[in-house]
Amino acid sequence: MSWQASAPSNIALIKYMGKIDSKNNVPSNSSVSYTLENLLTTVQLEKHSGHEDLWRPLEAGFELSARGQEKYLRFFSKLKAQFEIHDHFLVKSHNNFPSDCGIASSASSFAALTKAAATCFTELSGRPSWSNEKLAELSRQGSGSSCRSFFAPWSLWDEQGARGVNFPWENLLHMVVVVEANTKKVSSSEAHLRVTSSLLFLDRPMRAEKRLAALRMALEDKKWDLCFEIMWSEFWDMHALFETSQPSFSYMTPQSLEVLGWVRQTWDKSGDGPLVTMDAGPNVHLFFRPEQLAQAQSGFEFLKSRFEVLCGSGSLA
Ligand code: 2P0
Repeated sequence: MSWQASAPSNIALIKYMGKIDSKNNVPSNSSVSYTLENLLTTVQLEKHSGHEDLWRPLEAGFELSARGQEKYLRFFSKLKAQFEIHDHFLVKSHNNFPSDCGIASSASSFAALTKAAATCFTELSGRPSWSNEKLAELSRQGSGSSCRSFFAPWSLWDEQGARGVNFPWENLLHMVVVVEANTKKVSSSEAHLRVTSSLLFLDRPMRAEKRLAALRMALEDKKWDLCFEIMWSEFWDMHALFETSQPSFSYMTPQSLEVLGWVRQTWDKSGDGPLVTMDAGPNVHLFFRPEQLAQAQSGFEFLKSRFEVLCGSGSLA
């Protein structure tokens, strides 16, 4: 018997960075994200007769680090306890995007694990199925950002939990420029802890909430250039937290700056351009409106002559 589920990744426009409760991933501020429907994790659960749960790749060639497997299986035990399940399972997973390309995959992996577990455990226990909002709350305890992957295309995570939210642009074209594919020296979970040592963190929750309110209005009013400015200051704010933590750390590379420079130039030349953001890593995420397809295509041709570029949502065709 096996049970399978898939979930997409997401990228935050206003960032979750810093926690008021590390154990349960309770964030210091609200965040908003766009779901990357093309970047998926699939999880398959298979009952087995062994005495412990084991992780295995769902497709040959996919790997999870020993630390990654441990975190994944620890959360799976928590899910079993929640549903009072005592069987043991092979937990198989796979990402449809390169795992060594420096794109945070914890959002899609934990959301897919929660979905697969809920499907399997409600069937085994005969309990009623859970709403997406409740599943998101459960998944958040495994990895914070995963709670936003239950909704599309826009997700809002605030003190009421994660939920879908409507904004006018529902078919954005997303690209991530992979400037570096190495494993990060400082994990996201470590970054969440360390940023609280920065003096800039004192006002960070207030700045994030103000920016979120401003971004919501800019999206609702379809003010693309204002969205650009808000998102630009937001990711620099997060990277400034990294650079001013004690001890300080950095994800920005000369290649990241090269791509950011290209974005600036594009806006300066034509008065229009992509929205841009960065995660806790060196890679640069771009969003284009559907009517910017020609600009997106020429940007893609230029950027892919230098870096790997993946399309997270929409299509360049
Ligand atoms: C976000 N990030 O909003 C922020 C922005 C990275 C930068 O959430 O410790 O893997 O598992 O809750 O969710 C990445 O951190 O951290 C993240 P945990 P998570 O997407």
